Parts: sequence; C-alpha cells; structure tokens
Amino acid sequence: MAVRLWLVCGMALAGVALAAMRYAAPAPPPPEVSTSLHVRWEAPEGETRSLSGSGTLALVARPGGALAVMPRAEITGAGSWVLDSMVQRMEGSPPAFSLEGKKPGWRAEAPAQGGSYEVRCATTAVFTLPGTWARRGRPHSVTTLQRLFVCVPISSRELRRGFLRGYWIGEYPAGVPVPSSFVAVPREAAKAHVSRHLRLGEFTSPPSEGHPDAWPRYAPFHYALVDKIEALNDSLRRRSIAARAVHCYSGFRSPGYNRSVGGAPASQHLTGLAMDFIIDDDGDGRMDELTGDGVVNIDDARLVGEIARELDASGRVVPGGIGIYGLRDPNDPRHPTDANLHIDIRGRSVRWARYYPDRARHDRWQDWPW
Ligand SMILES: [Ca+2]
Ligand SMILES: [Ca+2]
Repeated sequence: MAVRLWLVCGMALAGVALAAMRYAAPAPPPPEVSTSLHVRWEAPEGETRSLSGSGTLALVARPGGALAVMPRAEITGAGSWVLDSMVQRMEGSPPAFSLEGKKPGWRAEAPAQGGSYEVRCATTAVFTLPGTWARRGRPHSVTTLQRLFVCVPISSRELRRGFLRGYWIGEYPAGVPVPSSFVAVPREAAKAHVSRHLRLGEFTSPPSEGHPDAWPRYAPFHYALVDKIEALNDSLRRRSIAARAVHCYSGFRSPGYNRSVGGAPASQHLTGLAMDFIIDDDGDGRMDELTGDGVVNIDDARLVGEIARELDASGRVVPGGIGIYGLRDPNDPRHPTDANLHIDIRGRSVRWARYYPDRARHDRWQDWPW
C-alpha cells in the first residue's frame, strides 16, 4: 500500500516537474502577421477604381462617393502557434468619418468636404500554443497598423490671391486654365501609394522661392496621368528593357516654382497634366544606359519615347506630349551626358526632342531629330 502511494506521489511529482519544464521552456519564435488593404471607391470622374497594398495607401475620391475597405491578414511563420482570434478595427479621422464594419469589409461614403482624411486599420491576431493548460494560458498577440488616406478634392474656388488654405500656389499666367481642384497632401501621406508604383508626393510641387516648405501641400491630381505612367511601366516590362519602373521627379509645378526653374510659361506641369521622369533602376539619380552602347545620352531617352509613342497610338491612354531630352553635363567627367523624358495628357499627340549642350544654361538648347 505504502509502495503504491509512493508510486502515485512520484508520478504526480514527475508530471508536475514535466509541466513546469515545458512551461519554463522558451516559447517558439512569435508568429508574424502581414496585413493588406483592398480598397474600392468612386473616383472624382465617377469611375470605380480599386487599389491593394500592404503599405500606406492614398486615394482621391468623389465627394460623397462610395468607398469600401477590405482589410486582409496573412499569417506567416506561425510555427506551432495556433490562431485563436482576429480582430480588425477601423478608425477615421476626424471621428465623423468612421467606417461601419459589415462583412466582408467596411463601407462608407467619402466626406463631402474637401480635404485629406486618415483611416487607420488595426489588426490584432491572438495566438495560443496547443499542449498543456499552462501553455494555453499564455496567449501571444500581434497588432499591425495600416493607414489609408482618403483625399477629397478641394475646389479651386477656395483660392484667394494665390493662396489655398494658407499654402502658396501662386497666380496663374493669363491663358493658362486654373485647375478646377487641388488635393491636400499631408507630409505623412507623401509616401502613400496611389497606384502600384506611384506615390502621392510625386504629384506635388516643391515650394516656390521665398515661401516656406509648408505641409500639407496642394496639387491638382489626375488619374488619367497615373494610368498612363502605369501603362508605360507595363509596356517597358513587356519589351526587352530591363526596367522595374519609371522614376518620376517632377509632376505638378506651382506657377511660382515653374518660373523659378525656367519652365514653359504655359507648361502642362502647371495644371498637373505632366510628369518628367527617368529610368533609374540602379538608383544613382540619372538615366540608365538602355541601348547597350555603354553611353547614356538622348538615344536612351528616345528608346523609351518610342514606347510611349506606341502607347499613345494604342488608344489605351489619354494622348499627349512626349518630350525627350539629352543633356551634356560639364561638371562630371565620368558621366559626360545625361537624358530625361516628359509625358503629359493634354489630349492630342505631340512630340519633341531637345539637346542641351550646357546643363546650366536652360536657354541654350537645340532641336534634335526624332
Ligand atoms: Ca541610373
Ligand atoms: Ca545608351
């Protein structure tokens, strides 16, 4: 009897010790949760658009237009952890712009008032470890946050003596139409994706001379230009050019900034219809060598310009200007020449090629055969 009692006590102690050991054993690495948002909304022209991504996203919506947000969460590297529950919360800013949770996503109307509104989506996933009761008692939670900026265009009727909500746009020269609306771009929304490759900040103007670098910036915004640049990206990928994406460096130019960089007085950049870009996969800030001759010059821009021409002719995008530029850079003997491009959506096809023998002298250029 005593032996049996000792045996039971021993087994119980061993069980407790084993459980304690397992409890004390280091937990496996925590699971990872990656979230993404899928957004569908009514754009200013009335068309329905959609965008997906795992980073910060931005969209330009018609005032009062329908908006649907579908957060998604993917569990990677969970190991032996088991998903117990998942909670997704959406919060709008200002609070008046809150999204109602309705399966399979959140639906709302974009605010009627022009401005930029931030929506935060927090996803919390709670995991447990199967096994002992002790393990089950130590859940592990992972919260990820994703941001969405809903931009409702602001009517240019709010422009007062060149200022829009305190931000200096400048006076439009005679004969240049003032854009009908502007989009507010807060600093934290500048890097938000508006499409697969493009970020909202790429469409803003640098500050004019004599005016502070204030945020939010305000810029006209056209999805037709976004679509054209994305279509050009697709065309480049389909061709033998090994380019990941075009690198945009000059979109909207405020009248003041356009003057300071010597832009054409009636430039398409003033109305936000144009974009200057290079192909820069190696990230050195200069046009890449694309033609295989080892030299970066106007011929590399011409190669991309030809693809843009074919795209215009296809009827899939709004046609416009295609400009190719060759630049000689006297300051850098390692890169004696350089190149860049311009595209716009003015509605009719026009093209030009210019060569600048001296980069510093924008008034000295010559037409180039194209
Ligand atoms: Ca480069
Ligand atoms: Ca070349």
